[in-house]
Formats: sequence, structure tokens, C-alpha cells
Amino acid sequence: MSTLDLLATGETALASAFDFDALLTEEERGWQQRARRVAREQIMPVIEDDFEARHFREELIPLIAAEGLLGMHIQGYGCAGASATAYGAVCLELEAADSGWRTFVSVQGSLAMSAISKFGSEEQKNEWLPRMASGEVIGCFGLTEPDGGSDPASMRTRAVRDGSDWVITGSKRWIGLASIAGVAVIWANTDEGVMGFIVPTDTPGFEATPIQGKLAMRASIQCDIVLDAVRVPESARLASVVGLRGPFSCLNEARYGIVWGVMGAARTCLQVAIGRSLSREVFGGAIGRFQITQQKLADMLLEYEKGALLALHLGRQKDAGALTPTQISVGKLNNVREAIRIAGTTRAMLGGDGVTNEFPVMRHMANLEAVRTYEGTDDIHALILGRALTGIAAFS
Ligand code: TGC
Ligand code: FAD
Repeated sequence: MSTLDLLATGETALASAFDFDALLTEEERGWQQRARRVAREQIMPVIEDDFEARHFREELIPLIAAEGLLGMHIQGYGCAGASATAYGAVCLELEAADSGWRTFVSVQGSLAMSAISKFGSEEQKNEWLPRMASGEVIGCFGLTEPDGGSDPASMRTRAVRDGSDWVITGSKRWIGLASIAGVAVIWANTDEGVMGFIVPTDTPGFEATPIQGKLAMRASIQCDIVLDAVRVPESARLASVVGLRGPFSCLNEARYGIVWGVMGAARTCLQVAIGRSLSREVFGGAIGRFQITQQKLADMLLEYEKGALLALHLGRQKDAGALTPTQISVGKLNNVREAIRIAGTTRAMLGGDGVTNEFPVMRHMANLEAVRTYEGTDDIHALILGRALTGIAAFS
């Protein structure tokens, strides 16, 4: 049975056990189907080659933009103003193909565009958002630094006022899309606290270099950034926020997308596991006839179904304006953890073939290790929840 046939078998069986799509509204399903089409027709056929070649296929950006997926949850400025649930469903479909493509819409829409949308002036929004929604301009979001990304409060990058300008000096690490970005949202410490700046990447002193040697997220780009006395005018500052509340508010958006996205990676793995359990014959019959195999499939179904329902619940909360950062941490910690387990169990069920790229599973496993680390590691989200429950911050 080909991998595609196997996925189709798994898809039918999974949908009959848990018809998630039926829980979405017609509008949400419309967005979901658009993203599913992009994932299946444009990403899945090339992703194994791109992952192997460490290639980010930039030519897909206009297609994704044409479907309205960039900054789709933002109102106005060329953005669709779709619901949070619709955006979540899109993240799930893209990550069912590869986490790198969900990260692409996250960095562009949830981080760079959200920062401008939340904290930018009318002029800044009009200047950047329509071109970012159309994919003409790619954005990046520079918060993490080489030392201790978990603790942005220790930020060393500094912005110093010089007349009507700001001069930014420092370095950032792991910044998605930076080498192809036209604009960077850079967070820097100042005498008054952390501030955000919209930095065109052709500004003298700005340099982004892709990080090499990645064994995860190989079909996407992350960079080191050096800021060597980068000079921007006061009009480039995101003037309506000072302090870490600024970048952290954007992280809420991206973490929310991850809660959904990783269930896409989990769904693909579970579909493979179901298909393979019916097609792989050992000891004279399909491995799906072993009780041990069925126990694994049942456990994976439980966690996939719970994770997808949790994502949907958070989506409905967000659409009602009631989603809290604590709830987002519950979703990020749980869903990434369970997606990693589902990918690992499926890989083992595939036997030796599971370590090849004949199946999408080991690629998802590797990607999910990166997802576990970014947007707050699992340890950090556990500590956020511990603080919420006890009132005691145990970060240091
Ligand atoms: P803390 O004292 O807790 O807070 C400082 C100020 O921020 C406010 N705040 C928040 N505001 C909005 N949303 C949240 N989730 C917020 N969390 C905190 C807080 O109210 C306070 O405001 P104010 O006005 O009183 O000053 O700050 P802390 O330094 O103790 O934070 C601790 C901790 C560990 C929670 C925080 O440092 C943290 O979350 N660390 C993880 C860093 C992280 O997640 N980085 C992600 C970088 S971007 C990325 O990874 C992109 S990956 C690509 C993709 O998304 O696909
Ligand atoms: P560290 O902070 O050095 O953590 C190392 C280990 O220590 C981890 O296991 C961590 O859980 C643990 N640890 C840290 N603090 C504590 C504590 N208080 N208690 C217990 N354990 C602790 N950043 C951006 O700004 N923009 C991006 O676009 C972006 N994209 C990314 C894409 C990828 C693929 C990756 C891998 C990262 C990306 N990041 C981005 C950075 C990401 O947010 C950081 O990697 C992450 O926040 C962790 O920081 P760190 O890697 O420096 O690990």
C-alpha cells in the first residue's frame, strides 16, 4: 500500500471514530478546506524533498497569501478578520503537512503582523499590514537572544535615543524568516523598559544569517541577527507599549496557533498508524489484529481527540474574548506533549521503515522537538501553570 493510500485509509477510519470537522461552522470549514487544499496539493507533494534539502520553498508564499491566510485574524488593513477558531483550523491543516509551514504563518501573522496591529500607529499599520497580508513583504519577530531565550527579561539588545532617532545594538537568535524578511519587529531594552521597533531589514547595520545544521524544521528558515548600531526614526517605534507585556501579548497569539497546529502533526501520524496497522503483516497477519497494537491506537485516538477538543474550546474562548494566558499554557503544554507521544508511538509501529522518509512521521517527530522548545519550553509552561496555581513564581 502506498503512503498516500495508507493515509487515506487512516483518514476515513479516524473521521468515522471522531468527526472533528462537523464541530466547525460553515465559515470555519471554508477556511479549513482552503488550508487543507494548500497543504495537500502544494506542500505535501514536495515536503520530503524540501526537508531533505533544507529548502524553504518561497514560491508557495503567494499561493498562501492569495488564500488570505496571512494575518487572517486581523481586522482591516487588507486582512480577512476571520475568527480565532478559523485561524486555528488553518494552523492544524498546515501543520498536518509540516510544522515549518504553520510556523511561517505564525511568524508572519501571529507575531510580526500582530505586533504592528496591536501596538502600531495608524500610519504604521497602513504602511505595513496590507503588504504583509498580500505576502509582498515578509516579517520577522526578534525577541530571543543567544543567551537564555526562556528569560526575555535578561535582554541585552539596547536601543538608545539619539536626537529624533533610536540606535539599536545587540543580537538575536533563532529568528524565523529573518533572512528573507523585508521588515523586522525588534524588541530592545531602553532606559524606560523594553520597546518594540519596526526595522526595515535593508537598514545599515542589520544582518541576518540562516542557522545551519538543523535536524528539525529543515524546510523553514531561522536566523541569527546582528544589530550593529541600527538607526531608525522615532516613527519606527511601536509607541503604544513599553515593557515585556508588548512581546508577550504577541506570544499569546502564536502559542494559541501552536495549540491547534500540533494536532495536525498528530493527526497525520495517527492516520499513518491506522493505515499501517491494516496493511503491515507480521506473524501471518496484519499487526492491527494484535491487542497491543489496538491499545496503542486507542491511546493515540484518546489524546488526539482530547487535544483537538481542547484547541476548539480555546478557540471558542478566544472568539468570546475570554481566553487567558494560563489557558493557552495548558493547551501548549498538553498538545505538544501529546503530539510528540503520538508521533513517537507511530514511529515505533512502523518498525524499520519508520526511520525513513517513506513516511512523514520521523519528520514530524523532529519538528515537534523544536515546537516543544519555542514559544516557551514545556518547562516554562509548567512553571507558568505552577505560578497560576500557587501564586509562587519558580522561574529563578
Ligand atoms: P512577568 O513578570 O511574568 O511579566 C512581565 C510583564 O508581562 C506581562 N505578561 C503578559 N502579558 C501578556 N500576555 C502574557 N502571556 C504575559 N505574561 C506576562 C505581565 O503582566 C507583566 O506586565 P507589567 O505591565 O506588569 O510589567 O515576566 P517574567 O520575566 O517573570 O516572565 C516569565 C516567563 C518565563 C513567563 C516569560 O519570560 C516567558 O514566557 N518566557 C518564554 C519566552 C518565549 O516564549 N519566547 C518565545 C520567543 S518567539 C518564538 O519562539 C517564535 S517560535 C515560531 C512560532 O511561533 O511558530
Ligand atoms: P534556554 O532558555 O537556554 O533553555 C534551556 C533549557 O533550560 C530548556 O530545557 C528550558 O526548559 C530550561 N529552563 C530554562 N529556564 C528554566 C527554568 N526557569 N526552570 C526550569 N528549566 C528552565 N525566537 C524569536 O524571538 N523569534 C522567532 O521567530 C523564533 N523562532 C524559533 C524557531 C525555532 C525552530 C526555534 C528552535 C526557536 C525559535 N525561537 C524564536 C526561540 C525560542 O523561543 C527559544 O529557543 C526558546 O524560548 C528557548 O530558549 P533557548 O533556546 O535559549 O533555551
